[in-house]
Amino acid sequence: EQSDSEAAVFTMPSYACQRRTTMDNKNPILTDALSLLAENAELSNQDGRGVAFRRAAAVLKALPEAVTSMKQLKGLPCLGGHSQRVIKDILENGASDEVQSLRQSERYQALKVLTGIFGVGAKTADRWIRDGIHTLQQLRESGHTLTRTQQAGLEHYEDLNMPVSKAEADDISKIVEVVVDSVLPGSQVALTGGFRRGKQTGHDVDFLITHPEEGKEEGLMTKVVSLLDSKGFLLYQQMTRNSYVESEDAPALASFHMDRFERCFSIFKLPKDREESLKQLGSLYPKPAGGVCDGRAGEVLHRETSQSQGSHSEVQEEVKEPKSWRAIRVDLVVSPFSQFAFAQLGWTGSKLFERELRRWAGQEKRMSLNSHALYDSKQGKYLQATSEEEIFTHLGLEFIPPSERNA
Ligand code: DGT
Ligand code: MG
Repeated sequence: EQSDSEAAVFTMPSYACQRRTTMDNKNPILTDALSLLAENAELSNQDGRGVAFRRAAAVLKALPEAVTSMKQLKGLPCLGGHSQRVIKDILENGASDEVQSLRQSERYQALKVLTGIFGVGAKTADRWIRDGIHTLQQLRESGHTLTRTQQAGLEHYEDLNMPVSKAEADDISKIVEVVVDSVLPGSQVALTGGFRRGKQTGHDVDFLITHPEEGKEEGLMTKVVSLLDSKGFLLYQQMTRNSYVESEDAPALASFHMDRFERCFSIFKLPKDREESLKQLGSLYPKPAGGVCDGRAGEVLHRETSQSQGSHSEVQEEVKEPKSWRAIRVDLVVSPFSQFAFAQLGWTGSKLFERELRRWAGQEKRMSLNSHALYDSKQGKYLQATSEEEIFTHLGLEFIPPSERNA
């Protein structure tokens, strides 16, 4: 047995963007507990506390091995008194009473259910709970007016709360690629968000779209979305300009610059049978002879269709057909080519990694970073970049690849 004095004492730099955090978390029990406290703080509009717990969890996610004693933690950053108490409880008793009772509390459970509705943020959920609404049934019966987003969220609640698999994300990638390429040949579509970091499941699928000729991307979103819609792939869509202000509920409909939509929140209607996706793409696929074909679209045809086999062998009367499609949240972002590296860095996540990058830029470098640009206050100018690597270099940071941004 390893005594406390033998256990390694950990150290690490204090910003998450200075560390490599893979999906291989050696301390899931501790980080789940701290993440739950973070989530509860965020749902209670205590963002400061939320970030503190997120940072503490991120430190433990980056450790090379499981924590066995408090003494190992004394050199670590970001572990406040509250986080340490929770860690100590778990190390000594196997669980934290505070976390257990929070998880079982009526308020937390109601917040989870209500914010599980697409378009419902912490403030709205809190208001409803104060009106005595704790369940979807109570919400439906309450007569509360729901936004269009919330109506769609409620309608597809079950599907949208079922994790999206990598295979589903890949299926959607193919559809988006074919549609985008047919609207504007030569465009580039990149999977971003959690799937780019190597996650095997996600709450949505995030895409970044650009075109190597600056300016060609203008008006692209509107065309892509209307083609997806006309081919029957969308259950819901809302296009917006991409403001950096993170509003809690659905973003307000952009009322001007109608040709400058950069972001689309959507709900995809993904056929469970891949052959069905092809049929729906219709004339877009396969490409007409002489058209631009990059070969990637060709993969769609050759994918296995195991799900479809055998499904028509028996006719069962009076048995309701199972739903042949599934609703999936998809975010589309269009970026001018000159901003693509910043958009990639900004949309890959994790959310804490992003937050820490911006904090590093501001506090350590007097720079200001967002998904469009990097501004250097000391030099009084914007710094250009054509790759994520260049942005890390501008920031004086070692490059961290997407698979190691899982803070
Ligand atoms: P998940 O839950 O499996 O989808 O995990 P992620 O990491 O894909 O999280 P998601 O989809 O909420 O967001 C992807 C990244 O995009 C996130 O890490 C930060 C960035 N992001 C999210 N919302 C905004 C926004 O409103 N503006 C900007 N600039 N970035 C955002
Ligand atoms: Mg995502």
